[in-house]
Amino acid sequence: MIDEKLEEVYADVLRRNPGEPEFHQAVREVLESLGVVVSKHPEFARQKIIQRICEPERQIIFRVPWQADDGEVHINRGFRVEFNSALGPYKGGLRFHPSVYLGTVKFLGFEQTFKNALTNLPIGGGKGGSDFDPKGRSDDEVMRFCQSLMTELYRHLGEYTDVPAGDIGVGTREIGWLFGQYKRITNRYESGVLTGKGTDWGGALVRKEATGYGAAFFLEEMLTANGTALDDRTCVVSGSGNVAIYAIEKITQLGGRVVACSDSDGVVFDPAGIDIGLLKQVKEVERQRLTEYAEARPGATHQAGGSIWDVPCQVAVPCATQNELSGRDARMLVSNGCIAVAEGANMPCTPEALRVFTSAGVLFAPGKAANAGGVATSALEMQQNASRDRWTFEHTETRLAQIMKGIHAACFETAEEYGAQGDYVKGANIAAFQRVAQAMVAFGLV
Ligand code: NDP
Ligand code: 2IT
Repeated sequence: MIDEKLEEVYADVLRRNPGEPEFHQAVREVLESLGVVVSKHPEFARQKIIQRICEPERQIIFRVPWQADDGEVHINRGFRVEFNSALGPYKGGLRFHPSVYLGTVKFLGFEQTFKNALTNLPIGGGKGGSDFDPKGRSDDEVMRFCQSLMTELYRHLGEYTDVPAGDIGVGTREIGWLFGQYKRITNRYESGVLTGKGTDWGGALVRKEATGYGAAFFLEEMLTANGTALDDRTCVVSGSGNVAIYAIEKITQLGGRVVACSDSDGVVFDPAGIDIGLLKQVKEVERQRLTEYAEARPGATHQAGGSIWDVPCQVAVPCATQNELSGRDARMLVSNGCIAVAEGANMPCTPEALRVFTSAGVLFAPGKAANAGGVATSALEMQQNASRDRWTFEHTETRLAQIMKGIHAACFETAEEYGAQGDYVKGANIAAFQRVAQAMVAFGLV
């Protein structure tokens, strides 16, 4: 429920941003947490901080022309939404997926602003991407696309201005082509302008693993704080991309047993526990589909279509995409005995799913807290670039674990302070909002 003091703010968001349901959903979830904060801090209302936080500082939309290997010309649309720079330069990934439109990038940029605040590192919020579909495209095609996108985007970026990274469809390979073009156009080796770089050319160790590892660390903290543990529990992780692979790896290292993962074609069920080496070989090295995993792994089965959330588990970790876990899926998980959910993806659970988990008493870690380890390690990459230094894997992973502990504590304690013990959604939203809002107040009306 949105507090009546904020109803008008939300109505305005709906009116000013028509046709963007994911953005409405992300804003609504945050506003539902903030009633208690505006009651305590009338200065935020007077200065219209919430209205300002819901309005991106800048939105850039541009044409991206490129040529396919067969000579055909293609036109895609590029986006960068520079949402909020109260706490630092705009920071957030680029997504290449055919479903991307302005509403996707705005919901992600809004979420990013709060997530980045939770890390307690100096980064503002932004997001970008394109409706370009990399599936089935050759390396040369993806490279030409990245070069064309950067030929426009570079003028909006800078290590003190806006610092993109990867997201769906964008990994180290694409960051390399984007960085190469940025460097060529600007004639500057400005390492801090992009994160998720290759570790031979300015990338931080652990950045690749960080989102998934961080989600596993957060999950472990949440279970411990609530008197339980991973302890050989059956886990299901959706997706099989960057976040999913490293969530599976760390959950397994911490004692969980991950028995299923997925891609957009179907679900792999592997009762002996996912073989992480094989998964990396199939997805990272060969860039193949999960059917290849099932073929190579005795005892594993592949089911085309269907919902991964029908696989019985005690811990669910959605790591694919927004609204991938519905109310129906949540009811299925609850009836199968699921006790905890940690969002590795951004907004993977629908509002109905969230209500089902809350009323069933399932521990729930929202994405802006649980998946913040990726962007936090991006901030550590920026720190290493700025000091022209290079940290070891162990040192960086220790920093990541500490940051995740800090985020967990902020969510847990803030929920308690506002009378919502155990409600990590409220805790995350309020703690993050307060950090951004206080900086905005300090800067005056800008
Ligand atoms: P990848 O592109 O590496 O992997 C995405 C995975 O999700 C793939 O298995 C893909 O399957 C599946 N997927 C994507 N879109 C859909 C869809 N519409 N329907 C079904 N399956 C889908 O992306 P990441 O792992 O980087 O990102 C996953 C999620 O994590 C996203 O929500 C992203 O915003 C979030 N995130 C990412 C961070 C990062 O550092 N990369 C940081 C924090 C959050 P297929 O290959 O078949 O498309
Ligand atoms: O959603 C996210 O936090 C990311 N895609 C990572 C952003 C980043 O700048 O590392």
